[in-house]
Amino acid sequence: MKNIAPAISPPAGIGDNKPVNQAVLDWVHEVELLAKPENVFWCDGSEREHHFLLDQAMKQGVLIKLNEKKVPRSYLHRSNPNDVARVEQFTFICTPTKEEAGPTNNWSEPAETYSKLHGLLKAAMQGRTMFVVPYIMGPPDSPLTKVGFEITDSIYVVLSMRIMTRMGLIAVKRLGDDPAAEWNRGVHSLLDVDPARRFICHFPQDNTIISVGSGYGGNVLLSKKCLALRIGSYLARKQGWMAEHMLILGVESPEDKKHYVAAAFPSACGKTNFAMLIPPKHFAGWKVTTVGDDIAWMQICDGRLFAVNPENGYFGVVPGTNYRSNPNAMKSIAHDSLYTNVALTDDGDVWWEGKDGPSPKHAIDWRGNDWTPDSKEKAAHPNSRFTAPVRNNPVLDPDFKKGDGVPISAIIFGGRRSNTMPLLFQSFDWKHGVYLGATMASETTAAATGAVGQVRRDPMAMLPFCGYNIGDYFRHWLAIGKRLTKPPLIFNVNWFRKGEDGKFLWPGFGDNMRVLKWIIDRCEGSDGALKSPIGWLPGLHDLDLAELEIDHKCVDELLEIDHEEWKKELAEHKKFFDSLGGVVPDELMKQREKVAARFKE
Ligand code: GTP
Ligand code: SPV
Ligand code: MN
Repeated sequence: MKNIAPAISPPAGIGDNKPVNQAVLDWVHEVELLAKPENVFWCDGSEREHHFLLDQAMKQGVLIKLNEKKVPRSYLHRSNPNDVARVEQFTFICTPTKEEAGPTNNWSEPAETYSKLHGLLKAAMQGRTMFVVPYIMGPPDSPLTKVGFEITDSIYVVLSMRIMTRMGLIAVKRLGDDPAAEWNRGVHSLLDVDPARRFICHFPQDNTIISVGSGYGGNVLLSKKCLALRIGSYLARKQGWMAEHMLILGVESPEDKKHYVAAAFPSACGKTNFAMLIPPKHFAGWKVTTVGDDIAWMQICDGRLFAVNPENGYFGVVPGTNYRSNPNAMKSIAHDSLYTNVALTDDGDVWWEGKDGPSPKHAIDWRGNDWTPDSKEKAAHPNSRFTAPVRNNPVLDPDFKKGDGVPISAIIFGGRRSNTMPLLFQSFDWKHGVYLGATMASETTAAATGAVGQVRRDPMAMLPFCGYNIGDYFRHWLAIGKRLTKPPLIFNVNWFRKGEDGKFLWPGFGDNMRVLKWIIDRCEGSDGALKSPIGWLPGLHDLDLAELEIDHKCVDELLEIDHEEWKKELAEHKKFFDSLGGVVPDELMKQREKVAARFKE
């Protein structure tokens, strides 16, 4: 499918929403002089503009309209097969010194990088339309909310940003006419979608992002990983708040007592699923609601952490999504959604591995080729994604838009670990919790290009997303803890431990409610926990496993702390900290010694 489209000429009244802020006008003019587009299209986010762009995208083959009866008002997009996931090796943090970017980021010198990128952008939009997308991240009335402008030559990006953010006039109004106001500059061009000319570059000091050579997800929806996390984390540290790769969920008991929980799991490790969880029958009267499924911006208020979801849509993993695993996601993507890199059935529906029902006898796969159940290739790419508006989610939290955010009772860290890490445990205190986050590891997934299934350290699930020195990031976490009089309790979970047969020991999905329940009990002051060297563990009777068909042996294995495995794990923690070249705060080094000492008690 074509993802580079020729210029479009909009009818009168569309594409002319120029803001009054001179700083924005000057910047857009500069990029226009450089990239030499056929025309500039200023987006306003209106319905009329939406319909016009959809129509154009279909005419140009960027989107395929799906069967209106099966998935109303929804479309399929196929990205270039060389461009299907985030590219960490081509992602750069361009700070004046390498040290500011730190040991976990690719660094490149700002002046040189601007010059290289400007070279690539020179006349890059010739014959194309240059869209200017104004958007805000965060609820309209939140003090945390940020304004961004993304310039792009991809109509798919415009239509995706319309779902993922609050886009259009709302941002222009919020920015106003003060040329000194804070706003993010984002420049994106597809160029020729060649991995050899693919760079995702962040200039935190300039609040600027430049992304070239990709048309896919986190590489190009600059609001998401680029602004809300990489630039966001940099601003958060400077301004005293937190930008985290976390879902935010509400959990309400039958007695109407409500808690909010934030959870950091690496990419494709279960955030969207956890955020939309439906409790099993046994938990009648309990309800889980979604505030966010990927990113949390948190501020301190009255000694507590309060979180908002800066996004307005979900960019979620499609394969494995079905009415058994995640009915709320299925309902969220049943209409008004974009699908990227899934299969197209002969009757104009979408299909993917793990969808409910039998597989189709014939389909067109994500690359646009014929596919049958006998094909060796997957019909949908493992990192195929849906883009759906939050309003579609049947369990959207009523306080989703609350400007001050929702109070966080617990923070959960978790990764994909087939061994060592128990199903769940609780840290002894904030500092120990920061240590758990800092030493987190997970098996890599298809969300980023590269090998899948390799265990790597991914502190707070932010390894690919922290926009500055990871040592300073750890210090920021410790400093936040000192400002909290009622800090959230910190937990660690692992849905992915495997038995000897290589199968997951834990059923996961809705049954994760059982884990959540223990976490909520602990927040409510329950003393149902046993002390272990790595933290508090639930005793066998503290975990509600009623009506769950699970072998007792599995439960034992799930909660087991194997001393030999942990010896290796602690050695890995040390290796990781040492690999960071002395940036890790002493307080965390000491935490490691404390854990090691507890094993010897
Ligand atoms: P990003 O959008 O990349 O940040 O991913 P995410 O963290 O939101 O992950 P998501 O919820 O989309 O889940 C990713 C994959 O993990 C999907 O294939 C899910 O089916 C699978 N998954 C999610 N929750 C569970 C669980 O509790 N158990 C098991 N076994 N698999 C799960
Ligand atoms: C992730 O990889 O964590 C995602 C998908 O949420 S992307 O937006 O492509 O980064
Ligand atoms: Mn994510």
